[in-house]
Amino acid sequence: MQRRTATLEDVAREAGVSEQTVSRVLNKPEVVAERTRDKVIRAMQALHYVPNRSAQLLAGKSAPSIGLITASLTLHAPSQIAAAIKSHASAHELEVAIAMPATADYPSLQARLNEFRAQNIRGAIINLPLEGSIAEKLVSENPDICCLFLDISPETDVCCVRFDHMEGCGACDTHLWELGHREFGLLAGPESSVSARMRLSSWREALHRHGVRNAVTVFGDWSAASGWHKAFELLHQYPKISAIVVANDQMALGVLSALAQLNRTGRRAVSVTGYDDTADSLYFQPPLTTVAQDFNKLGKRAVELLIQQMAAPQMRIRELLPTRLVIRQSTWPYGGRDEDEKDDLLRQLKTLVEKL
Ligand code: IPT
Repeated sequence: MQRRTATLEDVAREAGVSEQTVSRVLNKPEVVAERTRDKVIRAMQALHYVPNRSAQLLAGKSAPSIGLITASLTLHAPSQIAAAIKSHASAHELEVAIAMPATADYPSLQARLNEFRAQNIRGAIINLPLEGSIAEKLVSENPDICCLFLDISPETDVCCVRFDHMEGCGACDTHLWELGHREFGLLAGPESSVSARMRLSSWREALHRHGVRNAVTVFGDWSAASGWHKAFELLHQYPKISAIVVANDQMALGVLSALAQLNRTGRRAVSVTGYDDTADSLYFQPPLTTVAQDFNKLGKRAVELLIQQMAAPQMRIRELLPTRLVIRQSTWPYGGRDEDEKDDLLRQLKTLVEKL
């Protein structure tokens, strides 16, 4: 059932204060006693309260745009996240200015925030894999711009909304283990990406729990092309691998293409899992078993939380969204795919008949 949108009145009731006090917390937090302010902020978070932006605007509180600093939009996941942010922002009558720096170092991010500042933008969603020290420095050097991060480690002390990688990675390994796989190839994302590193360590932990000690790891760059190359590399060096766990759907697309070219079907078939559940993964051949991250939900919460944060910058926003395993047809029991085995048998019979 759809939750009713919380109003300022609801927040006042939940916090046990007057509406005027809630409004003061939003507009002039410095005049409210710290204990009362905390109570109101806790109530806002509990009720998922999103301040009415039009009222904020009339009060001259913020610009009609927010900023988005994103990883390359040639990648499926960041582009789907950007699309979700754009559409939820427009539901709040906000424009989105998009910046796509080629590198994720401090100077290039600071330059993007300076550009936002020049456009009177006072809130930014940052979907770039960032080292903790860079994210924390950006926040401390730019107190006039609220920054909400989507791709940082849990230890980083900044406002964020991010996905829980642990559960999905664990479920994925367990699924393959239960299908009888024991020889794993791990195709991780780039080592420079904090999410890629977290996925890799979660896979390794889960495999370790199942007693698998010898999974082989290679690193790609998130693209389908790197998935294709790395699949060849893995299978050439370790022909016994029966399952490849891949850090995103886009690389998994390349892996599936390489497997088809290598004719790895029947008894020689290799199970493949992805990560993201991007919009097209259901239509891969075979449809991809993957760990789903709900990008629409991420976009929605990112916009709502940034609006909250801009209205009450002292809020400490840290939200974790779930991931879940979606089982489709790219994983099957160790020993090969049944249908393909039958196909193989038929093919062999046909060849035999032709020879006779
Ligand atoms: C992350 C995607 O899972 C991955 O496929 C890749 O596109 C990466 O982004 C690019 O940085 S999603 C992110 C919110 C952790």
